[in-house]
Amino acid sequence: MLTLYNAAHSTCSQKVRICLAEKSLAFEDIRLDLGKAKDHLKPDYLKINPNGVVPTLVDDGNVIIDSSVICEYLDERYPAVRLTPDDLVERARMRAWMRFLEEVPTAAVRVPSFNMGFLPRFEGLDRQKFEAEQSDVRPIRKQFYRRMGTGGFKKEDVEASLEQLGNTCRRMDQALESGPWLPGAQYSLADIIVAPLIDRMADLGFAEIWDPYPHVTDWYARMQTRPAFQQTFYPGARMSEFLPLRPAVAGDA
Ligand SMILES: N[C@@H](CCC(=O)N[C@@H](CS)C(=O)NCC(=O)O)C(=O)O
Repeated sequence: MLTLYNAAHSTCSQKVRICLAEKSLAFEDIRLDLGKAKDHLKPDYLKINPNGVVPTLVDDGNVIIDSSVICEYLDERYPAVRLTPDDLVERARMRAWMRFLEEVPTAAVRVPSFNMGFLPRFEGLDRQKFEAEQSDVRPIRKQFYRRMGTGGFKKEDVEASLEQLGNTCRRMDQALESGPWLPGAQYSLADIIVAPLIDRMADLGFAEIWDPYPHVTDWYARMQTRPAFQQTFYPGARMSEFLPLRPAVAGDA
């Protein structure tokens, strides 16, 4: 019996949902409210995920946290549909992609996402209230929230994030030239893990970032036709569907 604690729009949750769908694994879908209710910061949830983030997988009583780790776990535990290349070198490439995706674009995509969609939740709070009720209650995101504050990330932060996302697309394009998938011949966890990040950028209106990279455009089109992708992005799973989006930098048209 699989249970997934997740949020509809969360890119990290979407990574795991694609993986589950590719493997046709049924799961109990527990959707947490990361906004007003802050379900992910409640004591019972922190007992299973001390980082206070989604997703968390529970498999037969075993708790597995961290989206990339969950994806690898699922691939080893339920190997009928393999999402890890058979070839040793491709497998190494897949893992290198996974580390890069975690370190660079997964973090980068948060900056425009917060400025464009989530910031209104915090506007109007004074600094003390913001720190006590919003930033400092988050086990691994205190500094991220403090840096954002109630006024949003600065222009330089947004520009740095967009540059990192552009670099990611350039690297993807180079890899996909010999593809058809990121590590090579076999569709893999690396493709799954980057897909929600690319989809988020498209949802926020930044699809022109990969205009110069035709292999990325082609890869994204192929990803979107996969039933697992369509199952993951059900109605309400994209930010623009439930939040009015603003410019990435306050004051920009
Ligand atoms: N490394 C973690 C990061 C998970 C993460 O950051 N999740 C976000 C949603 S995509 C979250 O729960 N944010 C909660 C918050 O901002 O307080 C993973 O990959 O599972």
